[in-house]
Amino acid sequence: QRQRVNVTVTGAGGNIGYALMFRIASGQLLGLNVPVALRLLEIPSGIQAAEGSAFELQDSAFPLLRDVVVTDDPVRAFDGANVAILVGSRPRGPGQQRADLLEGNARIFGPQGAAINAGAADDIRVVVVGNPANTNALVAASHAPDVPTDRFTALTRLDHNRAVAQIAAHLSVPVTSVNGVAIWGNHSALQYPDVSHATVDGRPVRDLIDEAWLVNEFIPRVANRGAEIIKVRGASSMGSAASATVDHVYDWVNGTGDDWTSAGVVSDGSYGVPAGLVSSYPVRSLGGRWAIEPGLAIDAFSRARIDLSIADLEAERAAVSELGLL
Ligand code: NAX
Repeated sequence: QRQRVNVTVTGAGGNIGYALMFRIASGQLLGLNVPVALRLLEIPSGIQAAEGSAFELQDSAFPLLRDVVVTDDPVRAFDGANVAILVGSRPRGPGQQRADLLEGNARIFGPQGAAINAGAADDIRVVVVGNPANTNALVAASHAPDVPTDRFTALTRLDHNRAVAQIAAHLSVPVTSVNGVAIWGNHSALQYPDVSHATVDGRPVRDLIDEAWLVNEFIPRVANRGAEIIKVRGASSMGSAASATVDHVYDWVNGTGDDWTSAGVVSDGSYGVPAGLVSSYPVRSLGGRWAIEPGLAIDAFSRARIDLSIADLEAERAAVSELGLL
């Protein structure tokens, strides 16, 4: 068995938190030979729910689970953290836009970034799930000057998984046949799910699926899937969001296989995304770090869609900057 890893989950008393913690404690987040300690951060109104979940973790007698702490103190929650999963925020209700949540949620992530800066372990890896995830990651990173910015990421793996699944379903193939899908830009309705480099069993998706379906059905379906889930389910994505979070951290720590995936990472200026924005890109995890896939040809359609999403990210950055949150 390897050394114990400290995993902090914020919003642990909420829905995604609940779905996540059993996956983490079972070993699926890091590997089936890696002991984990959980730090569950909540605000006072969520503490009781988190404590109840901690009882359930205890009752599951997970062999890899070493320790569970429930706290409303960010300093304590992030002390020694190796992995931080920032879920805690307010979910979008029916009819609400993500922009409505920008101010309230961004105010959560500054203090948490500062607590990570003060006490997290040197190898800290942060993934922001709480929306608006990209901009919240930007806010957290800007309050953690001593932590390399490439340790701050935003979850777009759920969008990636949704895109893969839609292509697979449309062609009646297993998801494992689908490669080379990418999500660009913001985790919002203006994201760009890109199949221009995607293949199914080695054949280009663009040879297998007509353009009209890709533009008029696939892209809006993936980009608005969160809203569709809310409409049908009456609540936002929980299990799928937790599952994508597990995929993101697992691949970050253990490496991607033959295919790339998608993650929101701090831009280095690649593909015309202004440096410093947290944007989704096609990425591979190599040696424990995300690397943006280089050298992909971007056609005019993709360029326009990526630019639209960049503008969305820039507007969010301007809004939190005006509020003094950066
Ligand atoms: P819930 O309302 O069920 O849970 C959120 C929890 O966070 C609550 O228990 C609340 O008490 C806690 N919380 C609030 N402020 C906190 C703080 N400052 N510190 C610690 N905990 C705090 O929401 P849930 O359904 O779990 O969704 C959580 C977030 O994930 C939302 O922002 C939602 O929009 C976002 N999502 C992001 C996705 C993505 O792909 N990036 C997809 C799913 C989801 O929509």
